[in-house]
Amino acid sequence: MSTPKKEPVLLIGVSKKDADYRAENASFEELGRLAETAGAAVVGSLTQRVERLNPKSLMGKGKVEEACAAAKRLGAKTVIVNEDLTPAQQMHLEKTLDAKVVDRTRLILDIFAQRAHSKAGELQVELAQLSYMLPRLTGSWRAFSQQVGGIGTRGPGERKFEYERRHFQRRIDHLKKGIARLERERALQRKRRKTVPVPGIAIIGYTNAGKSTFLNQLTRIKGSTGKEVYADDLLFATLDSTSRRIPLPDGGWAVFTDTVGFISKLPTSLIAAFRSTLEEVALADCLLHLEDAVAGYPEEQRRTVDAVLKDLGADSVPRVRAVNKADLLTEDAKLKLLANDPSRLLVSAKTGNGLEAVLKASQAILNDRWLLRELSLRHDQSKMIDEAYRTAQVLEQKAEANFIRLTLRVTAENWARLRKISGTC
Ligand SMILES: Nc1nc2c(ncn2[C@@H]2O[C@H](COP(=O)(O)OP(=O)(O)OP(=O)(O)O)[C@@H](O)[C@H]2O)c(=O)[nH]1
Ligand SMILES: [Mg+2]
Repeated sequence: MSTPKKEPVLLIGVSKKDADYRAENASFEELGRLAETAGAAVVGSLTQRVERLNPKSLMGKGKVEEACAAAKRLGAKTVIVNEDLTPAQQMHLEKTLDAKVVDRTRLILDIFAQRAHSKAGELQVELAQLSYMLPRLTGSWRAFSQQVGGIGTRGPGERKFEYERRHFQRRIDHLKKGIARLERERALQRKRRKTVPVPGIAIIGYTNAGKSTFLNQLTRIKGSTGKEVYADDLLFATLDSTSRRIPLPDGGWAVFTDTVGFISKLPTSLIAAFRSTLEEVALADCLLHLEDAVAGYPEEQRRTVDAVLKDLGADSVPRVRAVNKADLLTEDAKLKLLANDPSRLLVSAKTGNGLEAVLKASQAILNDRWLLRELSLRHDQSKMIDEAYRTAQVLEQKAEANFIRLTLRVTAENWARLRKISGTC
């Protein structure tokens, strides 16, 4: 079977002179990886730093002419711009460059459309795509994009030309209802989970940090059941969250959840669409933040992760920080990393080295909220024993002459409740 020919694209980065130079570089390099992930072949790139962004074309007139000539020379019918464009800017650039113009948001939406597999994921991506397209439903933009096809036009978005604006709006309303229904179901599950005795740990981090590989290694080493989750050297390999119950070093267990990776300039429409999925992060008992030891711009990635967590209201959830892919570091580099910040742990999701230390650190955090307690019940209190199993982790059950002694891992709230109804306080 022949592989489909990659779409040749030209990348354009425009930034203000006073913007953070390193952050802009990181984001532009990442644009190339995003484009490749979406199936493009990057044939050229142009950047410009400007005093002031041109409201009509973002970049200066001379740069537009340069881009036009470069696109022709390189045979690129698609130009990807590393900024969000207004519908008017996009239309103007498409006309003057005689090429399809894809902005960063549209590119990320395209990748998400390829990757979403769960019902919730598909609904959320389609909603984000339609919301993106709605203000762009003008005749010339439609005609042009339809004619070119390819990157930025896939997934549910392919359907866009079937819709009149009215139908678009109707579909958006329908999707919102579907998402609201799923959210209600999730809220119910959460409510039930509140009384359920399992601490939750969300594995978070920049895209490609190794979160899914980490969960797979944990599952393998700890003998937990469950299919391998997809991990690959791609941005946004994971869109749908997966959870695994993993035993902890000093008894009991926790549920580890792999989540969608963060990225700089994450489109606000996507944060909004994925808010309900990402809210799981804010509800976790502990965050396991994996950083990529070999990322080109680690500080920028760290800053992005902190900003997204803040936006999700998850910045106060206790966090274990670990630098992943330590197998790729020299001994010197490891020492330097630890000297800079001894609180970070070194780990390799690939080899499993350092994994136990990460589990121990996570457990230490959980121990603040998840207490270790003993509960003694009479033999005739069988209902209470059931209740303890329902609302706490029973690490041990021992029958003594006059009572049954349970060793529990339990939240402070559930412990107070159990003591009250068992008559031990
Ligand atoms: N050498 C090395 N490679 C690793 C390690 N962990 C992950 N990788 C590689 O890094 C790439 C990304 O890994 P994933 O587990 O898919 O990363 P992720 O954080 O889940 O990425 P997204 O789902 O895209 O956000 C894959 O090619 C992995 O094989 C590690 O400890 N060492
Ligand atoms: Mg992943």
